[in-house]
Amino acid sequence: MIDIRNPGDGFKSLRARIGALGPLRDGDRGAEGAPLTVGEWALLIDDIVAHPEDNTEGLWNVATPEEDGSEYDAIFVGGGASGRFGSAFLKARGGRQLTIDAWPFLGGSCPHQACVPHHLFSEAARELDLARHMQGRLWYPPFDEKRASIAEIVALFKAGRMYPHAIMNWQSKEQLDMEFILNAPATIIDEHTVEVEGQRFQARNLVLCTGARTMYPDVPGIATKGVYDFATLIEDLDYEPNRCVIIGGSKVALEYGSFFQATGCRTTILTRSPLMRTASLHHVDAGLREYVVAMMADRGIEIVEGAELLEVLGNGKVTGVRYTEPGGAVRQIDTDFVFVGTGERPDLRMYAPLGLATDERGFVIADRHMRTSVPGVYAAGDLIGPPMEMFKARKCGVGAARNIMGEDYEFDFTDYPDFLHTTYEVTWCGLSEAEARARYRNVIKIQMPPDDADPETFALPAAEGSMLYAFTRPVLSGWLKLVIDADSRKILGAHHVGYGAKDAFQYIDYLIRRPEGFTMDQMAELNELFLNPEHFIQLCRLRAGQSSPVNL
Ligand code: COM
Repeated sequence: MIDIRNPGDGFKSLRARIGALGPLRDGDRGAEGAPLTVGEWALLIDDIVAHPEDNTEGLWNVATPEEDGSEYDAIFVGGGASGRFGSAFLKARGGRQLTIDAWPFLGGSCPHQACVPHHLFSEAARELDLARHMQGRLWYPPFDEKRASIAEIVALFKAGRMYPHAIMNWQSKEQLDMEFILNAPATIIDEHTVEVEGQRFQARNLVLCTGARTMYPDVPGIATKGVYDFATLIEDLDYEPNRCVIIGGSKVALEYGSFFQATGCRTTILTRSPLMRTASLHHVDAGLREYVVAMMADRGIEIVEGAELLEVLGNGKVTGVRYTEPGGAVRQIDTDFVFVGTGERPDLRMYAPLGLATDERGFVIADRHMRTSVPGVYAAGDLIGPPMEMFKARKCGVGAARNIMGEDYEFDFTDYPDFLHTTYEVTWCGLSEAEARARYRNVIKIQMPPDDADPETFALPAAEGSMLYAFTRPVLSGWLKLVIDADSRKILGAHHVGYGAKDAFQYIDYLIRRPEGFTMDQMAELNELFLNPEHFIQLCRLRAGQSSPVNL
C-alpha cells in the first residue's frame, strides 16, 4: 500500500522515487509537503504501466477512520467514466464514496486503449487521406506510401497516454475530493463488502462499473499471434502490419479499418451484417450510409458484406483468413494482421458472489434507476450493454449516484445523437428519412448534394476541413440531410458527413427531442458562424418563407 494522500515520510519517498524516474519541468515539480502535481502523476503512472511487476502496491487515497468515520454511501468498483463521474457526483451531493480500480489511473479504458487512441488514429487517417489526395499539388509532396507506420502511431500514443491519465488522477483527488484506491483489484465479498489488499470496506451500496471487452469469434486459429482488438493493438503490437483483415462491422471496425487503410495498409472488412446496419446502430439514414460506404470504397477499402469467418490461418503468426462469402463460396485472404471488431461483452466472474441477473448476451440487467437484481447493487456503463457510448457510461454512473443519494432519478438512453469516424466525422440524430416517412404523411428534406445532382461536380457541403476537397474533387467534400415534417415544420432528423459538425449535433438532438420540438423557422432564426459545417441554419432560411415547404 502506498499512501499518496499525506505528504508525510512515506509520501516523501514516493516523491523522491518519482523524481528519479525522469525529467520533470521545474514548474511541475511539487513543493515539499504539496500534493503530487500532474507531471509527477504522469511519471508515476507511466512507470507502473511499463513495469507492473515492480509496482504491485496499491495507490491509496483513503481517509483514515480518525479523519472520517462515516459509512460509505457507495463503493464504485471500476474508476472508468461511470465510476469516476458517479463518484464525483455522489461526493458533490455530500455523500462518501470509495472508487477502486485495478489500473493505476482513473478514467478507465477510454484514455488508455479506446476513445482517446481512436481519436488520434482517426485524426491521422484524415491527415493521411488528405495528403494522399493532394499529393503533387500546392505544397503537398508526393505521397510516400511507406511513410505512415501503424506501429509508430501506436507508439506515439503509448508514449503520451500518461498525460490524460495524470489529469484524471489529479483532478479526482485535488478538485473533486474523491477517495480512491488504484493499482489494486477489488474482491467482491457480498453486496455491501469489498476487499482490497487484504482490507475490507463496507458500504450502503455497490456500483459496478468494470466495462466490457472485445468478444472474439469462436473459430480455429483466433488466438494466433497477429490477431488484435482495439485494446491489444495498443498493448501488444510489435511489428508493422502490411495487410489487414477486419472481422466485424461494428463502429470499431469502420473506424480502425479507415485508419489502417489510410496508413497504406491495404484493408478488407469482412462483416456479416451490412456496414452501419448492425443492430447496435439506430436511425442510420440510407443516404448517409450510402455516402459513407461509397467513400470508404473510394479510398480503396474492400468491404465484403454477408461474410462468415471460418478460420484464422497461421504458422505461429497469422498468415491469412478463410471465410465464406454470400452464396457460400469459400475464399481466402493472405494477411499478416487480423483486427476483431465484433462487439464487446463484460467479464462478470468477479461478481459471482452476488448472483446478478444477466441478459441472454451476458450483460448485467439494470433498470432505469441503474438498479440490478440485487438490492443495493447498481450497475453502470458498458457492463449493462449497448450503447457503448461515453454519455451513457458517465450518466449511468451519475444516475446511480443520484438514486443512492435519495433522488428518484431515471435515465433513459434509448435515443441519443450518434457518431463515428471514417476518414470523415459521421454524425446523426433524430429520425432517418425512411423512419420519418413511415410516421408522418408530409416529409420534406434539405439535402446536399440533392438527389438529382451529380456529386462529382456539386462542391457543397464544404467548410473547415473539406475546403481542399471541395476545390479539387467536390464529391469528397461531404454530405448532409435535414428531415422535416412539412405540416408542423418541425425538424425530425439531422444527418451529416464531413468535419466540424459533431458539436452542433449535441444541441440539435436536445432541441428536436424537446416535447415542443424545434422548427425549421426557429433554425432559420439562429445566427450562423459562416462557413458553418452543417449549413442547416441558412438552408432552412432559404425555405422558411414558404407556407408549404418543399425539398431543397
Ligand atoms: C474520459 C475518462 S477519457 S472520464 O470519463 O473523464 O473518466
